[in-house]
Amino acid sequence: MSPYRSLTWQIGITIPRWQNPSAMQQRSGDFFQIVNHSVPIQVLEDVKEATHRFFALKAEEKRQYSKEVSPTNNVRYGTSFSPQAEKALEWKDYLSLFYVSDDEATASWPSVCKDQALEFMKKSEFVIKRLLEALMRRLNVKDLDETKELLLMGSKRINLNYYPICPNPELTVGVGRHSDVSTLTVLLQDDIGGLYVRKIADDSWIHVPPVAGSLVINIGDALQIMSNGRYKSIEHRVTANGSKNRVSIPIFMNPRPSEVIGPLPEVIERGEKPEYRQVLYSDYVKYFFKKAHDGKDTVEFAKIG
Ligand SMILES: O=C(O)CCC(=O)C(=O)O
Repeated sequence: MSPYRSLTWQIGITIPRWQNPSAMQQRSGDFFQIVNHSVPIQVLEDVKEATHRFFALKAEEKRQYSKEVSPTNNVRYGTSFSPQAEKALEWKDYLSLFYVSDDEATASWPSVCKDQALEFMKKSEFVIKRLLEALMRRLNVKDLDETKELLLMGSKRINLNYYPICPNPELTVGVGRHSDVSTLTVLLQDDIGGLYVRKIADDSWIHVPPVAGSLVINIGDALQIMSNGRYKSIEHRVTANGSKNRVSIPIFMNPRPSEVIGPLPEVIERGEKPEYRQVLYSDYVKYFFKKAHDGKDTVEFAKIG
């Protein structure tokens, strides 16, 4: 199957006419897993291995990328989410890599993982654009022109997450409940499991079973705001586990920090009442990182009334 055909088939998962159960392993609200996404399996394997390689480095080697000493804001190694605001830390270490350009990434991302992280980002771009095009079509946005593309995915971040074995997993969490501030998040998880998403219909949590070769797609707050609530960002969390070191690698497609986001004109042009105000995206992100994970509360920041 050509990449384009397989993509067309995949895009079917986002529309009501979707009919091929093997394409969508599981769906809850605006969350789903995809296979046949055109990202080579080797690229997925390589970035998981590179993640293990980075976290296996000596503590002092990793520490050179920590907030306190990292020479660039684009590379950040840390623990938990917002330690200064949390009562208890989350059982997770991460390396967060903000993409500026290939040259900048080559110069400043850690050498043990930069090629693999970049390759995963690049190879995912095709499927991400097709997904965004399909999601936009349902909002009456016919064309993903340069301006729209910048608005939806003008800035990109890839995180390498590492959840070490936890001696008392019942006393803590891997990641607390939250939705992402992104437009769209593409997540690669390994075969260990522990990711749960909240079902919108009845508030229960469902486990996202690892499916070999799949990517988890979830909608973030920025798209909830731009779609005036037609798409809902997905609340999710990760449990700590007592037997294996887990890795996951999300790619966050975001508006640029300088972008002002609000309901898209195409969504409200037929008289629909805006549910969200216009917000500077960097203010929204700052608000998210100021607090501990708190479910979907961040989106209230942009809510009218
Ligand atoms: O590790 C996972 O499966 C999810 C990670 C996550 O929610 C995050 O990094 O924001």
